Amino acid sequence: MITLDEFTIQQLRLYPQATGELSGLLRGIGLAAKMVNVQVNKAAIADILGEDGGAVNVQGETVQKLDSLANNTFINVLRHGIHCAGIVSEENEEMIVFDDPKNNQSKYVVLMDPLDGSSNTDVNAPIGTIFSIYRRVSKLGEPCTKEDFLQKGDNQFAAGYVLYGSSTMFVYGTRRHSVNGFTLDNSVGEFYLSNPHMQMPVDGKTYHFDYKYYHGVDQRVRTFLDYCNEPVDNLDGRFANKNAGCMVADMHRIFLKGGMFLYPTRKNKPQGKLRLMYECNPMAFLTELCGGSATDGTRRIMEIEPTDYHERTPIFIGSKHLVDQFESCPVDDN
Ligand code: AHM
Ligand code: MG
Repeated sequence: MITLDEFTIQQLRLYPQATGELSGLLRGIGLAAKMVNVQVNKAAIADILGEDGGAVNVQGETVQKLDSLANNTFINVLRHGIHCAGIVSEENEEMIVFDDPKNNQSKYVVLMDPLDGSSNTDVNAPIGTIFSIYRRVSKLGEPCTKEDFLQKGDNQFAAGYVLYGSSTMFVYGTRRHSVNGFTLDNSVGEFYLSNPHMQMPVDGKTYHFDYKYYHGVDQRVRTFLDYCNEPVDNLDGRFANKNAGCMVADMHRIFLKGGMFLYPTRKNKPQGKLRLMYECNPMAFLTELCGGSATDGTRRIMEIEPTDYHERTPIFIGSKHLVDQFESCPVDDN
């Protein structure tokens, strides 16, 4: 039984030149996740479900009480720690600079979606947290800058997610190591290593897409969806269609069982919905570390040069053979 804290320290020992900062930052995120988990578990009896007084975030989406609570928890824990110079969050239009002598010494900045799939909260369906960690390009000792955050996904140093599901899991990967999953033992309040060296199957049985959008997507996506849905065996479709309404939950299934997640552009959402910097990049980073692929339809997600913290991108991500199959579908020129 190895705890998350012990695991990060063990990893550190493999690199004598390492300073322990990344390990400290990951432990901080783990601590905040446990605090959010406590709130999520009692949400229905603690009056923290539903909308947060009608507030609307920078994305134009209604903020749920749990969105605000998770956001504040992650920000406060990282601000009071010593391993993070600043945060970009889905819930805040501008970057949050922890301009404090201890934080200004930190090498790392974090981008995050504190509560992914928050419309699931009211029906006790899975929700998650997604995070991406970059090394700063600005000078240590000074406050972090916009350039520290606006780096392409290929520069990520680490990334991960937390799934508040039938059990709570913390999954992270770093450039140097594989992806490892930890399950929370609620009675002890510790994450224990449960899924070492995660690898994504190259094939899968599920594709994750909301069919309500079928009519608005382009012909290439429809061709692929039709292939997935084609009757092959006793009239059953080739793959099962799933859609948890929470990217973290959908992707977690894909990490373990294989499959593909699609959130394409459509006529009335020409940029797609999901955010490049704190949803797509971290999932693409973990997916590639596990042997899968992630594309926006024309290039690898992690090659995209960002121009805005909150920019959106279409995404096709998951098991290698399924993404290859999608990419082999003819491009729609209209
Ligand atoms: P959120 O971060 O505001 O919760 O939005 C992200 C979620 C994903 O988890 C999910 O796959 C998608 O939005 C569902 O989108 P839609 O609103 O089109 O159903
Ligand atoms: Mg999200």
